[in-house]
Amino acid sequence: MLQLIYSPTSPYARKCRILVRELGLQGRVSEIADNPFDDTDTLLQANPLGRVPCLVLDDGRALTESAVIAAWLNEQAAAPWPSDWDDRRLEALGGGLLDLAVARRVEMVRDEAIYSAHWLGRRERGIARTLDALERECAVAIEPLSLGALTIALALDYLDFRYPESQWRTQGPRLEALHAAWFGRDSFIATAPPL
Ligand SMILES: N[C@@H](CCC(=O)N[C@@H](CS)C(=O)NCC(=O)O)C(=O)O
Repeated sequence: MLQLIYSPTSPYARKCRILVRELGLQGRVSEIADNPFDDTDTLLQANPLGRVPCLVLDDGRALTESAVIAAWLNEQAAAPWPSDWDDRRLEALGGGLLDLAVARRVEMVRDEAIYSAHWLGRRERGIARTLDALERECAVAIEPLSLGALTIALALDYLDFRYPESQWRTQGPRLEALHAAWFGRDSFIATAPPL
């Protein structure tokens, strides 16, 4: 049985958990909840980076990085999602948006003494620019069941979760439609972060 180490609030882990469900791999993967900031033996033995998600394979090797795990899971599926370089390009842009939103969140929860308005502003400008770029990308229909679309939808959902004042919907009506296409899916609902 494959073991997917995750934390319930990690959007990177959520991507993998959604794929397990969407690709019909639930019978092959057991999910192990962890908190990466607790430095548990379970996580550190599997992943020296101390981060989730981490997928431990049947032969004991472990995969890190959500995009790598996602590609691997897709290859295991009976009916894999089609993926080409354009999809990977969108996946990387969506993943970068997520990285910026997570980095902003880290800045927000820092101790006031080391809080940096410079870095906060830099992250927020990056988020705004990337939302603009992704909104333009959505002028061309994006296949909703793709790694690119899923990653973008997850990044938008993470903005609702940790940066609700971003009002990304007013900047991106097409992005709103992409998010809505994912928002009602069982896999998205089952893996939503706890409030
Ligand atoms: N690029 C990585 C990012 C993973 C990541 O940063 N995970 C966070 C949780 S959202 C984590 O485990 N953080 C613990 C730490 O950085 O020490 C991926 O795509 O998997």
